[in-house]
Formats: sequence, C-alpha cells, structure tokens
Amino acid sequence: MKTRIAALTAALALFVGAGAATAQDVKPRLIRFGYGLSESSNQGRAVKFFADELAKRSGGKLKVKGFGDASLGNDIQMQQTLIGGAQEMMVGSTATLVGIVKDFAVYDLPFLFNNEQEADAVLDGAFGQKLTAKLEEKGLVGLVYWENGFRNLTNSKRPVTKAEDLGGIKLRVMQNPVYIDMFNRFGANAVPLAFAELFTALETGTVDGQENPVTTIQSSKFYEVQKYLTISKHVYSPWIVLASKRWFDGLSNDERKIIREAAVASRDFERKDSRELSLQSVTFLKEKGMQINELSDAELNRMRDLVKPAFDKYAAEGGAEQLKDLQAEIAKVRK
Ligand code: TK8
Repeated sequence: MKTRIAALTAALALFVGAGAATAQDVKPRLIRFGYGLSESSNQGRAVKFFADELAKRSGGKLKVKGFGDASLGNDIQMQQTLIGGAQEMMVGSTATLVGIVKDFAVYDLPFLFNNEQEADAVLDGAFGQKLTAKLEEKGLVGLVYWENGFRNLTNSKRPVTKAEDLGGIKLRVMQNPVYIDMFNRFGANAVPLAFAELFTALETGTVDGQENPVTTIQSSKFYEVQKYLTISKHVYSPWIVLASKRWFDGLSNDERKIIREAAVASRDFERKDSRELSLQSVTFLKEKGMQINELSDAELNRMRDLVKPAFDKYAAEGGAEQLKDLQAEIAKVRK
C-alpha cells in the first residue's frame, strides 16, 4: 500500500510537472550570447551558469550558445549587432555603452563606491534601473548588472606608487571619455582601445600598461606581458547583460519572464564567484612574478584631488543631475 501511494504520488508529481511545462508559452530558441573574456574567466563561467539556468527553467527549450573572446565582436560592435537584431544577447562593460546612452559614464568617475556592497545596492536599486531603462529607446534591454570589479593598474615600465609614476606611460583605457580624461590627468598617455586588441598591444609594446580588475589580469594572462601591478581600485566597473530589444519584444511573456529570472540568478552567482576569485587572484599574480604594491591613503587622496576637474567636466557637459542622483543614492546606502 505504502509503495502504491508513493508510486501514485510520484506519477502525480510527474503529471503536474509536465502540465506546468506545457502550459508555458515557450518555443525552442537558440540564443547567441557574446562576451569579451575567455571561457574560463569569471565572465565565461557566468554565461555558462546562465545557459544552464535557462535550460532548466524552460525544459531545455531556450538554448544559449556562448561566444567568448569577442568572437562575435568587441563590446561596441556587439551592441550594434544587438540593436540590429542579428544577435540575441551579450555581456560587456557599462563603460563602452556611452556612445549609446551617455549617462552610463557616471559609473566611470573614479573613487565613487567604497566597496562591492555599495555598488550592489545602487546598481540593483532605483538608480541602476533608471539608467538601464534608457537603453530601451535605443534598441537594447538591460537585464542585470554583473560585477567586473574594482579596476587596478598594470604596466611594464615601473612600480606606480604615486600619480607621477604614470608620467609618459602609454596606458590603454576603454573607449570612453571619462577614462581618457582621468588618466591624462594622472599624467599617463591614455590610449583608447577595444579589449579584444589589448593583449597584443601589450605584447608588442604598442601600449605599456592597462587597467582592469585582478580577475581579468589573471584570466586574460596579462601577467605574461606586465610586470607591475598597483592595487589602485580607482573605479568600480560593472558589466551589464544586454538583450536585443528587437528580439526580446518578439518573445512571449513566459519566455521573457524566464529569461529575466535566469538573469537575476546568474547575477547572484557571478558576483559570488567573482568575489571569491578576486581574493585568490592577487596570490596567483604574485606567484606568476608580478611585483605588486598598494597605494597609501595619502596618495589616494592626492589622486582624488587630481581628478576633481574630471567630475566638474562631466557635470558641465550635462551630467550634473545624474552625478547628484548617484551620490545621493550612495549616501543613502552609507547611512
Ligand atoms: C570585455 C571588456 C572588459 C573591460 C575592458 O569585453 O574593456 O577593459 O573591463 O571586461 O568589457
């Protein structure tokens, strides 16, 4: 009797399960998901997690094919492909979105967030959503923010313990005016370049240095071509998961809901994974022979002063309200 009830219960569970799946309006679809880092990076792992999560939630119907190493194009190229509707999804730096929605540059101003928790609260809250919403009229849907992380400096010339040490260093930055302005003020020669071209540029000496989170310095093997690492944490850098609006609008409500939920799950996974990895990355990079130093508080304060005009410039060029809003949100979190 007991076994019969158990069997019946199991059968019922199967039936209910199947019923729930077929009641959903979900069609078989292939989602091309492009990203810039390698498959074994934190970015690659999170794309894989998203793919598994989506398959699970859609009974295997929504299939993600990941394309790493910018094989579908660099961030800016992929954004355009999404807008045109020839690619479904991507993840990339918010900093490369400024050609589409200028307001994203506010995240690039240096030394805004003190820690990851402040960033999470602001990005996942009303402010983060307000910026994301501005993408829609441009043909993009911003789903969630992932963590790229606090950015640090590397170069092949000399240890950087103060801003003056950057003098004359050709430093690759993202294609973004705030970054160019910031590093020129620090005394470097800022060279905007797509991430996909960065390793070769460092290897051939086209540029002397770059700045990225330690996780990326590890996964992109920059330690092979860079000697000095300065833990400067000058900007907290978000990634944003994007969908083509043209494609997204053609999905059923169920499909959109599943994708949004899987994206949120991927965000939580990615942040946890990236934070764990970043703790190990510094040790890894030391073992690989990088010479690593931190910046003193006094020097960090000096650097803050040096880039103050970058804030004024950003505000004067139409960003004043955005910046005020962001600073107010951060102040709220700090309370
Ligand atoms: C990867 C980039 C990268 C970013 C950069 O496509 O360009 O330096 O930090 O993560 O988005």
